Amino acid sequence: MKVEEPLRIGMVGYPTYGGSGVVATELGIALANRGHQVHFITYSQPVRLTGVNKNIRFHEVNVSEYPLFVYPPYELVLASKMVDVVKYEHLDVLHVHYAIPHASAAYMAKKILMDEGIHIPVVTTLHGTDITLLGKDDSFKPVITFAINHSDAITAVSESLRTDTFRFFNIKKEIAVIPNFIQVVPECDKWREVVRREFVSGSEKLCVHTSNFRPVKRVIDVLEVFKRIQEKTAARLVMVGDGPDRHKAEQWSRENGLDERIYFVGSVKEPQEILAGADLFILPSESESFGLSALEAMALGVPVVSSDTGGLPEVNIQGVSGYLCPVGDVNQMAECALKIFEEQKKFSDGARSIAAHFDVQKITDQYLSIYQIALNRL
Ligand code: GMT
Repeated sequence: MKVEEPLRIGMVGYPTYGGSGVVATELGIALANRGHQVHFITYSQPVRLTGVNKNIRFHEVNVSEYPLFVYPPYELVLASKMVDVVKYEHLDVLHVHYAIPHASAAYMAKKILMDEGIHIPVVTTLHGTDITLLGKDDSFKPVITFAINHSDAITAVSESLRTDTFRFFNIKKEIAVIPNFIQVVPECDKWREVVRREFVSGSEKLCVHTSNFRPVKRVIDVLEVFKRIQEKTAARLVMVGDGPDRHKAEQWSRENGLDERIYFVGSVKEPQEILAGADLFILPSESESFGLSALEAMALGVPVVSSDTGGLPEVNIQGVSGYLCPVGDVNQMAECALKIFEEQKKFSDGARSIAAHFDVQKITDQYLSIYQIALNRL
């Protein structure tokens, strides 16, 4: 095996349940496990950052209260923290996830450090809503464009997101596509049995959705699909996560008399344990640059019915790992779910085999190559 020169990497992202934070955290852990030193810089301990690892450090960004700060200047404090960590921990590279405020704060940190004779390359990874939603908002456009164009290397999590980035912004640099990844796990009968005992009885089908319940996730479509499924076959639905549309969704299930069959379990740190017991994952999003949650389900052998938007066709392969349907077509999604149940084993194996293409080690290699490219550009 090739021995890697250990790097000191600053990893900046959102510490929350969102996909970009999960990718930043899991990548940091994978790099640390390979002997690199990883410094997480963000406002709280990333939710997926568990366990003990001597190669991982967490630097908390604290914005102090001050009467004049109607809008606390997180970006400035973050930039100052990046300067400190780069300087005192002798970082080789800063890897920022999500264009704002991380890429723009990194630009400021880089310039401050340059004044002190320290040169640090910035790698920016674009995740989706920073491009597909904020890209349509003129109030952010100049900053996002500038921050991307001034990164030393840029990656996007799907071909679709790369195309959208060039479409929405005037980008003068190349963008490499590095897809999201998962740890390929062996089948876990123990988790499966526990979850099934909790949520279903006998041969009932268990459907799962996980998200941040933002409007873009179309959670009511999840419920509409489930309603049609359970009219044809005994089934239960577990809704994992929390967010703005949760209340509306809970109300919908009561009004439709399905509250006994739908469980809203809230945010869960390790959704894999629930996914391990599922027969189907439902992701009907309006827009999805990648769909990491679908990939996490597939890795556990759970087939997916999703919309055919954004990067989803690059992850969920039609007729193999599940089915893709037009956004909003809940009838077709329910029909596809029933087709999957008829050939559960075939789709479960298909989901696992597609997920294996997104193995964490392979993708970590791609990020390490990007770090080298950025370092060579200095
Ligand atoms: O999906 C979300 O609302 C969270 C969002 C984020 O920025 O954390 O997820 C985006 O990044 C994920 C990781 O790369 C992708 O898997 C999601 O598809 C993407 N979300 C959207 O494009 C809506």
